[in-house]
Amino acid sequence: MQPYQHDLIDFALERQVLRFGTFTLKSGRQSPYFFNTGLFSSGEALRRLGAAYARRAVDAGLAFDGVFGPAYKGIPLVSALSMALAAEHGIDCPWSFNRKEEKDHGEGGSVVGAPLSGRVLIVDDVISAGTSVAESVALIEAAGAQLAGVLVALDRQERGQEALSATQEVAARHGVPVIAILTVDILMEYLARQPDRGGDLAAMREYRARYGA
Ligand code: OMP
Repeated sequence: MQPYQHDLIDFALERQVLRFGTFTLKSGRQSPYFFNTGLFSSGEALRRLGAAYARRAVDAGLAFDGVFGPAYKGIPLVSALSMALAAEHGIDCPWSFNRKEEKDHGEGGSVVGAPLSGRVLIVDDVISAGTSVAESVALIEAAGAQLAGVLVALDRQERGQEALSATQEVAARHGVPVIAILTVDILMEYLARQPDRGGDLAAMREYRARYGA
């Protein structure tokens, strides 16, 4: 675990982005933990999250010409990432996001920001069973651009449709890297070092044994 990953978990717990309890996921699975990036809901929180996304994208050596954040949660994420890429890494990268409803007046279309072209990196919050990514891939391909990869804050390392993890399935289906700032393995490594978090760690282990890849 890198120090910036450790710091992000500290901060996620402080802001209750990472919570423990009983949560029903999009997939219908009952999870003992939930990671809500929408709660990085202040300027400083978003600045720190954007810096972590940018750091991970650069460390992973991802090659891309533009970044795309799927509506709605991806919109602040792609904004924060592109600002951090410029401020901290000298990379001035075109960004865009989609509208949920297509507009038939004014500038029209469903993509806001830079036109989708070249190799486009999808920036999203969390990957669980992997159903959210397909819609963004379709938009990128319909614009004649290519998918460069997917970057998320947390990879829950859960099984997708088959035995592979959702991340591995998306990577295999599209032939691109799927990268996360944090993974469940990293979260569990963090919890294992906290003496008062034994119960949360045990619940995560149990969940991972059931749904993990
Ligand atoms: P999949 O489409 O199954 O990969 O689920 C990913 C989506 O679920 C994310 O984009 C979130 O909207 C939501 N989610 C979280 O935000 N945090 C979690 O810890 C788990 C989920 C989830 O429902 O699986």
